[in-house]
Amino acid sequence: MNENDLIVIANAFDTDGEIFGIEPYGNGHINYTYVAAGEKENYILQKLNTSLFTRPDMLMRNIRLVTDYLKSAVAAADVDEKVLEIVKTKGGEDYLTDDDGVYRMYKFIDDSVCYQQVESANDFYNCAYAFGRFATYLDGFDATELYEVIPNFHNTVDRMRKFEASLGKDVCGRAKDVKKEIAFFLSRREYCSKITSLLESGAMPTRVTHNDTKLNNILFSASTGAPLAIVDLDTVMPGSVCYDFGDSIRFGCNTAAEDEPDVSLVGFSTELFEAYVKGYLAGFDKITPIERENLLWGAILMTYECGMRFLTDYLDGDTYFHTSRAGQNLDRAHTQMRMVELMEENFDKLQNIVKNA
Ligand code: ADP
Ligand code: GN1
Ligand code: MG
Repeated sequence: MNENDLIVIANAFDTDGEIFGIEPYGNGHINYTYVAAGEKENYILQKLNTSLFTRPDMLMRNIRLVTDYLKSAVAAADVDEKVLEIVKTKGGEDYLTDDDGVYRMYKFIDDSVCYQQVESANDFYNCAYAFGRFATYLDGFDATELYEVIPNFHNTVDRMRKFEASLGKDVCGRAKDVKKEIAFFLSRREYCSKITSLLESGAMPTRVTHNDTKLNNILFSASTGAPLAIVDLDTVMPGSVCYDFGDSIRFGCNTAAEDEPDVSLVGFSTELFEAYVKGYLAGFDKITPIERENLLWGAILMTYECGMRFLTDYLDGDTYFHTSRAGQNLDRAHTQMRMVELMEENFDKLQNIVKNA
C-alpha cells in the first residue's frame, strides 16, 4: 500500500489534527508498523497480521481490557510509566476494517527509545523490573476474561507437533539440508513438557502474561533511560511467568543479533542474566517457589521453542516471520540452538544465580 492510501487510512482515526506523513517503523516480525506524523502529535499505525490473528475483534477486545486495567494499576502505583493507548476510529471503534486489511492506531509514546540489543546491565535490570511490575499489575486480572488469541502459543509440546508436521510435508524440499538442526530439536524432545505439565497439573499458577517479552517490545525514556512502556500486547494471554522471564533472556542475553549469520559470535552473557534475575524478582515479589525454581527452564524452553519455530518456518518456506533475505530463518534457528547449548553447559551456575538472587 502506498503512502497516500495509508494517510487516508490514518485520517479515519480520531487523531488530534490531520496526519500528513507515514513511514515504516520498528523491527517487528509480525505486523506492519508505521509511524504517522500528525499536525500536533505522532501515532503508531499498524496493519494487523490477519493470517495469524484471525479474530482481530477479540484481539482488540483483549488489548482494550488489559490496557484499561493497566492504566488504573499504574495510576494507583503512582509511577512514571506509560500504558499503550488505543486511538479509536472517528466512528468510535478500536480498529478499522478496510478492503486491504485491519488497521489500528496507538498514541506514539514520545521521548522513547527502543533497543535491538542490550547496551548495559543496568538497562537490562530496568527492563526486567518493568516486566516484573507488569506481572504484579496483572496479578489480579481474571484470565478467563481474555480470548486465547493464538491457542497453544507457548505450548512447546504442540510446537513440536507442528514442527514434525512441517517436517513430514517438507514443502520446499529443505529438510535434507538441515538434518543436524532437525536432530538437535528431536533429541531434546523431553524438554517440551517441562512447564506445560506443571501448568496442567496446577502445580504452577497460570497467570495473565505478555508472552512476547523481547527487548524491542519495551520502550525506554530517551531522557532518563528508565523503562517507559511495554508495547506489543497482541499475545497477552494466560501463561506462565517462566515464559515471560525466559523470552527476555532468550533475546537479551545473546551477545549477537537474533539473526546473526556467524554463529560463533553468539555468546550467553551471565552478567546480563544475573541483572535480569535481580530486576525481575525485585519487580515481581508475588512469585511462587515453583515459578522461581523454573525460571531457568523458562529461558531454555523459550529459546528451544523459538529456534524450533524458526526452523519450522524455514521448512514451510518462510511464511510466518517477516524475512528480508534468504536463509534468515535458518540463521535465527542457529542462534537459538547455540543459546540453548550455552545454557545447558552453564545450567548449575545459572541456577545458582537464581537461587542466590
Ligand atoms: P510486532 O508485533 O510486529 O512486533 P510491535 O507492536 O512490537 O509490532 O511494534 C513494532 C515496533 O514499533 C516496536 O518494537 C516499537 O519499537 C515500536 N512501537 C510500537 N508501539 C509503539 C508506541 N505506541 N510508541 C512508540 N513506538 C512504538
Ligand atoms: C515475534 O512480534 P514480534 O516481532 O515482537 C513473535 C514472537 C517471537 C519473536 C522472535 C506473535 O515477535 O513469538 O518470539 O517474533 N510473535 C508472534 O523474534 O508470533
Ligand atoms: Mg514486537
